[in-house]
Amino acid sequence: MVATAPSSLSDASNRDIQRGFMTLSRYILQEFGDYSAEAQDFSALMSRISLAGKMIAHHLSKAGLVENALGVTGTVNVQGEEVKMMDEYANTVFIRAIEQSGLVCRLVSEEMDEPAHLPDNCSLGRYAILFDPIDGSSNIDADLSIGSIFSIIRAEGIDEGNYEDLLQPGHKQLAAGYILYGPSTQLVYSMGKGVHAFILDPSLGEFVLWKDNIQTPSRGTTYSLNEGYYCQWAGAVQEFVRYVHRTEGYTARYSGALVADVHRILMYGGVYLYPGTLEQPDGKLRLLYEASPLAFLLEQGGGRAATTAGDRILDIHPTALHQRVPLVIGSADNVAEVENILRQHATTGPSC
Ligand code: P6P
Repeated sequence: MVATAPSSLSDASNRDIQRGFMTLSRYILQEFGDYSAEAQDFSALMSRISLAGKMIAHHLSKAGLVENALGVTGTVNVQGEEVKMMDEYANTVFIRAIEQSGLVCRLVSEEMDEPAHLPDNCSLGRYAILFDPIDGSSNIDADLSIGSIFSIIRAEGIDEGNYEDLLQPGHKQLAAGYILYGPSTQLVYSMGKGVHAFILDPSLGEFVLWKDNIQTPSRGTTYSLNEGYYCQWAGAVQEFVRYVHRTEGYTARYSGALVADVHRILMYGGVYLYPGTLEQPDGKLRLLYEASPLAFLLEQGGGRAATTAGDRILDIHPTALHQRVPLVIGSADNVAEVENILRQHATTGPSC
């Protein structure tokens, strides 16, 4: 029986104090249930990732008031996309924050052609991190929600400048998550033992537990895809869109930031799609640091994630660092409904 000092604090104050103490690092150690080397590793890695999130959130909160926050750098990344100031800033923040953990030898980023190599960490480096430093960067200058996505894998190869060992199927991820920079800043992650969400308390400078063991509803009303591409989609995808248009009970939501759209679906249920188009047959989203980590989370939350051909995202064996994949992700019943329509109309030609 723990002796407690007599308290005149209200129940609400006591709850606030208790909530404030369930920090991210403490929760992770609690999840492991021990202070093993692996538990300490993950607590340290997640602590560095959360530090990167705090720094990025702080910078975003002053965007428009400071340099190198809004606008573009004038360069184009490996994806062929215009690099925003925040893309470059966030990429650097993640690398520096994770480098200081001493545990990571290589980092794969949407913003870098090749993995970043941290030689001082390679003797000990047991992990590699694959990340999208800023997802949805077209939203930044409009002050809309954006995110960062990360995936932690075991570094299996002897690092000799190649990275074949980083091309692992998503079911081998050790942990995955995202940071959502919205009205509040949230960090949502899973280490394969459920999905847990933390909210950054600016007054404490800590991510404190908000919800743990989150389960996405088995079905939701939201469908999320960019209908501006309707005439570039396969006939089966067009048939899905026609189906939700003529069927009661569906609501369209699409923010232009994958993390925000998938977070909505994790919380309320529904389905997000980014299908292939005539110009990009494999779609726009990258497997290793967008589809795979989000698929890991949604499956942990009782949802599903597949390609538009019906292949489970987490079973795909990557062949390239920046490989793209046409994604269907969300509530189990909604994803199954999409897959059924795509299968039934596989031979339906496009109509525009
Ligand atoms: P579109 C952002 O660039 C991103 O990768 C996702 O965050 C987002 O869902 C998608 O692309 C938006 O792409 O083609 O609809 O503008």
